Amino acid sequence: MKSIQRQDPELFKAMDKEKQRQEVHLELIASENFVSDAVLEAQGSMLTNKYAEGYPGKRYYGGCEHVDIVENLARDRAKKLFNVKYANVQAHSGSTANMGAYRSIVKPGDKILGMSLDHGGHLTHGHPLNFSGVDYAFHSYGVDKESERIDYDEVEALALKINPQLIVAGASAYAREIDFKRFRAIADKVGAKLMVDMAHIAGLVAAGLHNNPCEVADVVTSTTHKTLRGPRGGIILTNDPDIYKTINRVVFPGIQGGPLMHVIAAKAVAFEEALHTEFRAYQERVIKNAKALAGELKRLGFHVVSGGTDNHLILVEVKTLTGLTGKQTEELLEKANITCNKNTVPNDPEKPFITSGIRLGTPALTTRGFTEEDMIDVGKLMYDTLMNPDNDAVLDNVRERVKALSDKHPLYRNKA
Ligand code: DSN
Repeated sequence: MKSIQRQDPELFKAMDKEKQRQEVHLELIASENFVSDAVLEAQGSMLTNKYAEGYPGKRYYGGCEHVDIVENLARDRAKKLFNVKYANVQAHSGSTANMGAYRSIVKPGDKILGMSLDHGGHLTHGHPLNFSGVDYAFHSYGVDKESERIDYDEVEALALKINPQLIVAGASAYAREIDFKRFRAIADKVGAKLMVDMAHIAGLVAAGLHNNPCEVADVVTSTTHKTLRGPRGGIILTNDPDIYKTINRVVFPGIQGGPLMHVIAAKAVAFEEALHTEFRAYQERVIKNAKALAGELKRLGFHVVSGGTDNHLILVEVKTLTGLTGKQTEELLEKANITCNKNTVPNDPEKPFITSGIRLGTPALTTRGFTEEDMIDVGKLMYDTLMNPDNDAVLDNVRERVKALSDKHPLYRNKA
């Protein structure tokens, strides 16, 4: 960041502080990760200068011969990674990818059945203030009260009652493997299409550690920056040539203008990284670390929603044990240099801005090299902080232990 430092010290200061924050905090936000230097380089490259409206071989601007290669590399690698026939890599974000997918397979006003936000779904799965809830008639399924897992019989019963044109599977706060084949069977039973938003678990799918929705869904969307560890952005995948043609039209010129070629280059880098065996080993560690943290939190008396995790994510109901809301928990942990987000838990009595729970994830710390043993320590640090909210001596001690852990696994400090 030498040029920024020289040219714009005010901005540099904020960016440098953020770099330091990432270094010294324990990052437990389940949707975040730390990208490689190569991903950063691609995203910060001169490709940002290029306009390339259209698709490879059919652009509305001259001089696209090199960015065509870049986009084709990203598309081909995405197809290989997820074993799928077609990939649109231009979606600027997960939300845009979902908008593109909906517009390709349903009409405004059509009925869609998706997971409710307060049971683990996503804003773009029908929240009334989101375009999805405005444009389509969304209905929602949740998790079973006892098991806190998706009750597929209940989803089927709802589908039979509602008769949706589309069923959406995928979640932002669901710790269990999702049975996409069962979703396909339900969709077939009611003549609906199936769309899967695999944003959270895309890295696990790429590594073969979660069943692959591309095998059964009509359309699959994802972000590229969560477990997949690429730049911020979206992708849309399908095996259907007609749906693919529509997706391409809908994304450009339907929703977006010029693609972000620097981001597409960074996606290509990340997809290539994910094709290596080391990526599978990383994802195995992500899951092991999540299980270790979930196990420790349970042992300490926290209510871990659904009793544990199959993936990178843990949803914890904190209020019963600590008396603290999710919001208070997030704030208190932040004081201890532990970062996470408040999150509703199924049937949460608190409002979404307060909540009774938090969501934790291990992708970022695993990238730093944290082990299962370290994650058990993280669980203890959380417990000590939350059980002693007014004790400054405990907080100081936790901060020191957090520092020891982050010193043990440096992020940027050994780099130029
Ligand atoms: N905001 C993202 C998350 O944290 O899960 C989803 O888009």
